[in-house]
Amino acid sequence: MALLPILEFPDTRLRIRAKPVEHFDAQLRQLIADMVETMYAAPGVGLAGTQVNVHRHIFVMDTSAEKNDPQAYINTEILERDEIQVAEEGCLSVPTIFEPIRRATRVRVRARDADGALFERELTGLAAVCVQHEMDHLAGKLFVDYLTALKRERIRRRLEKERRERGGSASSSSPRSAEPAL
Ligand code: GNR
Ligand code: NI
Repeated sequence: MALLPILEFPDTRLRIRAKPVEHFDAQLRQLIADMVETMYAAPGVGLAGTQVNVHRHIFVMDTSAEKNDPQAYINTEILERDEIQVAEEGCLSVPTIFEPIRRATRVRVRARDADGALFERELTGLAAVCVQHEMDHLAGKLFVDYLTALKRERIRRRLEKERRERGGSASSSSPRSAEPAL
């Protein structure tokens, strides 16, 4: 088992679109185990391959209160979405930022599990929001993309400032120092 580093906005690797998983093998099961461990450690209710720089169509989630129901969704399709609600959303790749986002309250999904078996499931509440959030990651999209450009830029500057103050040499010697200061 291993904890995987999580990419953070505005890292351009978060914009890569995931390709379908083709081989349901031991390597895939190891990746799922590592993603579940990383999700629980963060802690988060979901984690997409994109966030750990693995650009395959896979996400894990656990929206149970007891945190004892880890699920892997592979090559997922959303078959139906119903009604729209607005709920506060956060993301491990946009740490400390929470904003209200419009999402379907109910989704029907078709996906494969770690063994490659197809399943269909209807999800509501946080699980429905989470599936839509993870599907966006796999398409290279982040929840901040639904905000105004002004808000998104403010968030980017705040996160880069926090990383500078927190991280020291690594970020101050990064190519970001060559970008214009906004
Ligand atoms: O842990 C997470 N919480 C969360 C809360 C509201 C809406 C979506 C989420 S997903 C997030 C974990 C994450 O970043 N998954 O990609
Ligand atoms: Ni996220």
